[in-house]
Amino acid sequence: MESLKEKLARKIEEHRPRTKRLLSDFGDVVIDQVTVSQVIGGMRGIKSLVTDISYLDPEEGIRFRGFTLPEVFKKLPKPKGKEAPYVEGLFYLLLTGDIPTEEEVADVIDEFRKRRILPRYVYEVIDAFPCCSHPMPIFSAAIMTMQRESFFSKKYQVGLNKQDYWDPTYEDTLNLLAKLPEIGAYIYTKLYREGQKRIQSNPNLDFGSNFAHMMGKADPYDDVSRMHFLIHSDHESGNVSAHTGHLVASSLSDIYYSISAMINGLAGPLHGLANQEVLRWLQNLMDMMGGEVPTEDEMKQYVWQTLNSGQVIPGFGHAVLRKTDPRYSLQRDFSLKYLKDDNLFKYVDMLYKVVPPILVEQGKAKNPWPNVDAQSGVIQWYYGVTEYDFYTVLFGIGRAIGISANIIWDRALGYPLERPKSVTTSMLEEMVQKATGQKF
Ligand code: CMX
Repeated sequence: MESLKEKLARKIEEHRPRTKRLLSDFGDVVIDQVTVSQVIGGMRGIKSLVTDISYLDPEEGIRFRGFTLPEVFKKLPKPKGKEAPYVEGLFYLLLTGDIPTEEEVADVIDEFRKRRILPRYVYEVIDAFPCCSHPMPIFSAAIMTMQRESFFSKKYQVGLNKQDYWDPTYEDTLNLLAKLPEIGAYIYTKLYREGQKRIQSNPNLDFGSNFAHMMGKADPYDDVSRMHFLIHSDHESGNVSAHTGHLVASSLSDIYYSISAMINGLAGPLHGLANQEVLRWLQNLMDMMGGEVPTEDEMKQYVWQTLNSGQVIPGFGHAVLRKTDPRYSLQRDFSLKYLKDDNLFKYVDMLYKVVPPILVEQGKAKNPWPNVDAQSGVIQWYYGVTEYDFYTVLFGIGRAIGISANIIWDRALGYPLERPKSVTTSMLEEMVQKATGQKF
């Protein structure tokens, strides 16, 4: 059997001539134009990045290597009797574009197993964090601490052929990804399981099951973990976390710098922190309601109150999507099956009905529909992870899988240092004047 790394090496060799030809023969072909509102408005929609790992259609949602989420869940191998596929199989798919066999997945599980053990100093760094720190800076710092282990950085210093950049990046990636469940679970133990001992990793378990085990959560939290990591893994290249990881890696910073940076981008409330915000916002309402489920009118009032105070409704809207996020729908289906009588789910269910028409009526949001973050926290809460500050760490573990797969391919295809051009406001005004004749 060809190992994942051997297959990847073959796929890279097959792919390189495509990128080379596009660049050498068609480099001047115009594929997009840029407007003033795109330049001022966060570069929305400008086609300026390449990835073959995932594609986000505004109407349909995410596809991983051409597969929709339901297809990925159907096709990837799963542990016996379980609903959610192996995370290791997803990593294989993202890297190669192929659905792995059981045997190929077992090989990746073994690779991850060999690389799981955390250096002692990582525990010490986590232990040394001041009281009341948010788990995201701890997570980011724990990753950063391990930069000294980077093969890429060591090899680069002694001299590395550009063609071979991807190889030590691949090794760094496996070393880092294998450790993320251990880091996440230890941060959880440290912050929220006061006085309790760390649960040791179980070498017989896959990525998701081992995470559930170290979190001290019973089944089906293993399925919940696999589902969570899988659906959060990648969302094209332009979102803040993916783009940050890609940008930092483009300076040939190694995977530790790049993933730590992407974690910092994920920690913003308009991005990954929104899952925590949803729970915080709903808990506030729950407190006001004394735990009772509000009527639709009461819910509408709460939503309007939030909007009228100049805040966003967390978990709704998206920079690209224009329909309900399929990651939301997948989690909603899971919730309807396993937690439909849960009070908090009833809140979320009601939001699904109440929020979109209100956002439409308000007339600002381009997409009134829910995104992934509107559902994920409720599932975690139901299965006993009620410390919602932790939710973005879970998002980060999943997102690291997709970003690092992208960075390996960035290196393989020799994508250069990223360096877009900026202009001044006066220059913009001059350009507008030239194009329209309007004076400023
Ligand atoms: N509630 C209230 N207003 C919203 C809104 C929401 N959920 N979503 C968008 N808007 C507002 C924007 O704030 C903006 O207002 P201003 O014109 O006053 O600045 C206007 O509608 C237009 O925004 P947009 O073009 O539709 O959306 P953007 O691309 O600018 O932003 C996003 C996208 C996700 C940041 C935004 O929808 C939002 O803030 N949502 C709530 C936070 C959230 O759920 N984030 C998680 C996204 C998924 C993820 O990355 O994890």
